[in-house]
Amino acid sequence: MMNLEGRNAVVFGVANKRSIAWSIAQGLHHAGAKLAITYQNERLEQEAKDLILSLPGAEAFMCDVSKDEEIDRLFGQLKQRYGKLHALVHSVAFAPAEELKGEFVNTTREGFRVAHDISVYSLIAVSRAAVPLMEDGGSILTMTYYGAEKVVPHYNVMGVAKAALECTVRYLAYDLGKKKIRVNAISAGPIKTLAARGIAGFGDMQKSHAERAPLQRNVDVNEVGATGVFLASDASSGITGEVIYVDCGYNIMGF
Ligand code: 0WD
Repeated sequence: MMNLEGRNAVVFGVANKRSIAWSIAQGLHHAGAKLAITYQNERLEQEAKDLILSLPGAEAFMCDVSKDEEIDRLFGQLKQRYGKLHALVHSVAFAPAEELKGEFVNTTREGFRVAHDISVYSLIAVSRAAVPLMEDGGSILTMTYYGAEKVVPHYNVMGVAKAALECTVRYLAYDLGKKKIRVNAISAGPIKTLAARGIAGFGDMQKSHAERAPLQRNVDVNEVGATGVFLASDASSGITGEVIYVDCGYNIMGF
């Protein structure tokens, strides 16, 4: 049931080899899916392309998800190249660096707007664009974090954006369910990636996670990748609108 042969998937959010999106992409590839992998812009192009093309059969496309015209162009290319789409992985988030340092009360209007535009609205935009290609139904997956539910110092406006993202997953799941398209989120424990390095005190988050999680360690990025494959595959055919925790159990603890 975890066999994805004959399925086409698009993955957003590969910045480098540490990206969570890269781990999910590798998992999808090994399960047999044909992959289109996007990168944000020319700045990331060289590193991203080197990685993407190391997966046999995978193809690289540029798409900044804050730009409607780039989303339109990408899905036009995907339709031409693959015809149908079966899975979409959204592993993208951004907030201006200053918003992830000081106090939440100082969140700026612009920082709030940018964080929500890139980290939340983009899921709605790419899902809408994917629907016409998901003729046989499909699976849409995004990445969230526990800071959506509980206060994680320094996570600030990104916590508010992740709460909106989790709610967006539920509304999308309701709308798209009638087209046999499932929408879910993975809530991952802290993993050292490029995006994580922008969060002040990230090392402390990992330390506390390893101390308090029932499994007494941090999560491995490949565990997130494997859950991504599960959610993209028919093994999860009855699951939609959910937030699945891949956090070594951290979220169940009261203290
Ligand atoms: O601990 C962690 N690393 C966790 C990450 C725990 C739980 C959740 N997550 C989430 C993140 O919030 C994000 O939604 O997982 C997702 C992927 O994050 P990542 O793998 O930790 O980080 P990274 O490898 O940096 O990938 C995120 C990428 C961007 O990288 P940078 O750091 O250059 O902003 O999202 C992409 C970009 O490649 N991205 C965009 N892609 C297209 N258009 C855009 C954009 N406008 N903005 C950012």
